[in-house]
Amino acid sequence: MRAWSAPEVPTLSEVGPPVVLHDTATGARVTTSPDGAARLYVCGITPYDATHLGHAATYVAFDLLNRAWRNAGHEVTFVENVTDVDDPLLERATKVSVDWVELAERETELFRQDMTALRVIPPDHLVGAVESIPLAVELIQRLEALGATYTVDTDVYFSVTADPAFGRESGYDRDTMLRLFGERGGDPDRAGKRDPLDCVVWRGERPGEPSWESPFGPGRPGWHIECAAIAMHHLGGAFDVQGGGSDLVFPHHEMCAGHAQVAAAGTTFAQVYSHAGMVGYDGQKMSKSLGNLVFVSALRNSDVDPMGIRLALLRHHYRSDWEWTDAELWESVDTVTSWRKALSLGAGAPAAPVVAEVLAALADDLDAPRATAAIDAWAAATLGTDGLADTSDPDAAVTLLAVLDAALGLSL
Ligand code: 5CA
Ligand code: ZN
Repeated sequence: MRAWSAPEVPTLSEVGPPVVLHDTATGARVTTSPDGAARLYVCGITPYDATHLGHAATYVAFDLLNRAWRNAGHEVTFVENVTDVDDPLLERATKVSVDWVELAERETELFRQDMTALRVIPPDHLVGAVESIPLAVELIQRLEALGATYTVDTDVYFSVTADPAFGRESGYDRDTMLRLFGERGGDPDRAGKRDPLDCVVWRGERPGEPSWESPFGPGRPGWHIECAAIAMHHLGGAFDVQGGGSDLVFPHHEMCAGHAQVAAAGTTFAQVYSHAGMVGYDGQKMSKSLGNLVFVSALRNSDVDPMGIRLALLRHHYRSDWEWTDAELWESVDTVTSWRKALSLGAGAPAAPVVAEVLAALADDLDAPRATAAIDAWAAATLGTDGLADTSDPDAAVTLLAVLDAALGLSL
């Protein structure tokens, strides 16, 4: 499907350091070393509601990775999916009496507008689950030929025991896996399964649900097989990074890895599994099912500067869990105003050390709070908040405008 229009990203004269990222699977910091273009897969939205600040935080986090790689001299191939057929989408469509296709198209379009406003670089391929059904079917057939699937009634299941590395991505013990599987769309108690953790890869047709013909009978693909098939097709094996929110560590990313590792034995799905923390609101994870949401589009409709929204997200490290507050949003909007004031002077405090610090911070596990602190210090020195304005660098503003845009995605 169509992505969204790309922001113009300046090319910096300074080359950033190699990008280090925390890997969920090993718990270690990994220096990414892309062979050719860096290959990134990010789990996209299930389009049954508008983009909330939690989604936005996750997409901005992986946008920082995209930018850090580019600034380190790599090309980037970026793929993102849209789960445009799945249980929650169908349930919501029924509840609000809207055709599920129409609901998905409407919310996907709003998501594109939100991402454009936040200056998130679009994926090279934004791929819908529906348009990828042939890829999912092909992957299920490969798993079937390897004896890694079985049927229960009209549903096809993946045997987690077929993957000797199953559990490596999350590192969770079995009790944790069982609990999370039940909480996050799995069916541990379904009778007839060989292992309670086995997940559905093809869901046989149910009355009132959309379905597609397949060698396994009419039905639709399971959630995990979709992302596995899309990533493997567009990025190949052992791509550099799979990203998403930490609510996807298990079962989603573990199952994706399992499918891929069985289908292409001896390889890993991704080299690094990277997860953004959960953004909460009113004391709980911001989630469509809980309804405690702040929408990007609602803020935009109230004329909140999208760069203020983006800065409010950047003020938190991507791996931490944090609470969205209106007070922090207004602080960030004020900060953008004062940075613009400092940048409007043209000359300012020396820019070169700030550029080096911003690039180093972002290459160091996407440390945006450290990068924005460097800009704060520069703006304070330039405006002379201590009474001593520093305008010793005549090109400071031009230099910093470029790095703010290229590295942090802030166009001021
Ligand atoms: N379509 C699937 C992934 S294949 C999905 O999880 N969709 S979603 O719409 O529920 O979430 C979209 C992305 O936002 C996912 O990467 C998810 O991990 C992330 N996300 C969801 N809620 C939050 C939150 N409160 N804070 C941070 N990230 C979140
Ligand atoms: Zn996914």
